[in-house]
Amino acid sequence: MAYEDIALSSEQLLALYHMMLLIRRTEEQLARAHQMGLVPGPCHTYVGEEAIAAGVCANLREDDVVFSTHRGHGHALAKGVSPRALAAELFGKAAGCSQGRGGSMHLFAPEIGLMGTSGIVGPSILQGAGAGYSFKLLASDQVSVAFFGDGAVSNGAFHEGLNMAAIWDLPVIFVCEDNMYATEVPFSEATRVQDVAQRARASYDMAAVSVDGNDVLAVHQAADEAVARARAGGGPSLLDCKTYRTRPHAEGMRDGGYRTAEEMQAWKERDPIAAQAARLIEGGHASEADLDAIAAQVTATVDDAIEFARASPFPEPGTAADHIFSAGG
Ligand SMILES: Cc1ncc(C[n+]2csc(CCOP(=O)(O)OP(=O)(O)O)c2C)c(N)n1
Ligand SMILES: [Mg+2]
Repeated sequence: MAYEDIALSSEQLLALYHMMLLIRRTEEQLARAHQMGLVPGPCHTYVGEEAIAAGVCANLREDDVVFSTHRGHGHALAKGVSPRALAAELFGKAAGCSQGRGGSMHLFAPEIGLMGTSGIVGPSILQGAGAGYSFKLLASDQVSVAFFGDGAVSNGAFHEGLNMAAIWDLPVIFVCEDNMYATEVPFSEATRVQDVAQRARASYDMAAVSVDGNDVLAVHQAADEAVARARAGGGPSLLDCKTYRTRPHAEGMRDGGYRTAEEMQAWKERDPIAAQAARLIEGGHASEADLDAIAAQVTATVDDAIEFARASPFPEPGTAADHIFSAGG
């Protein structure tokens, strides 16, 4: 897509860059913290896929809702969870967005529309459709977004959720993050139809496009159209975002035997953040010094978040049973 075709202000273009960099640096620090034993449980980072969360969520209002996956740190940040609240949650601290009770795969901030990340593959699709149904019943112009990976598209949830959204014209944006693998299983071996947009069109007559998921402007444009359609009552859309994760499936897991170093290198050369930096410079929207200043600010923010998480207290042991039993009669 030609850079000139995108009608975004310099401020918006820089904000997309800033968000992708914030996600990248946060993930790198969280991965380090995991290696140091400070983050209990599995930790799936979003490194390489930042353009999708940044490009989609830049089109959302605070009262729009997002349902996410096991790889949800980037969605949380892009929807407005602070780096401090995210890091504290992964460290199991009371100041975390789920009060330290959820960890990496159970991030909740409903007050800003982050309706939850989930360790189960698939339910975000149904939850997203369900929220869209509630918006339709309430005659609200809010929209619902369901993020999911290529590993979810042969799950029953995909077909039930897309079908329901299609027949009732629900305001839902289904965002497939096709990073070519479900853990170590290549998508090419998991399905005959590689194009997820084709599935949405063929089976559900849904507006669907395949986009370069490493191009934040392409994602932004596709999401902009889908959100406008949903708000106007035009029904659901599917964005099939082609991307690649450049870290292991989860921190600490082996990363060989199922993909090659050449493939990894080719995708690293298509880094979404470097591409956006080059565009900002070429388009005269920022100087090298401006980008350095953003990088310094992001680094300071993330350092602060990690230090905050490290220094924060764990939940009081006496509160362990809170939120389990109903307080009401
Ligand atoms: C219903 C269900 N089946 C299996 C698993 C185990 N599992 C965890 S992550 C994963 C792969 C998910 O792949 P994908 O949806 O492509 O997301 P990615 O990790 O590539 O972002 C699987 C199979 C699970 N968590 N839930
Ligand atoms: Mg995948």
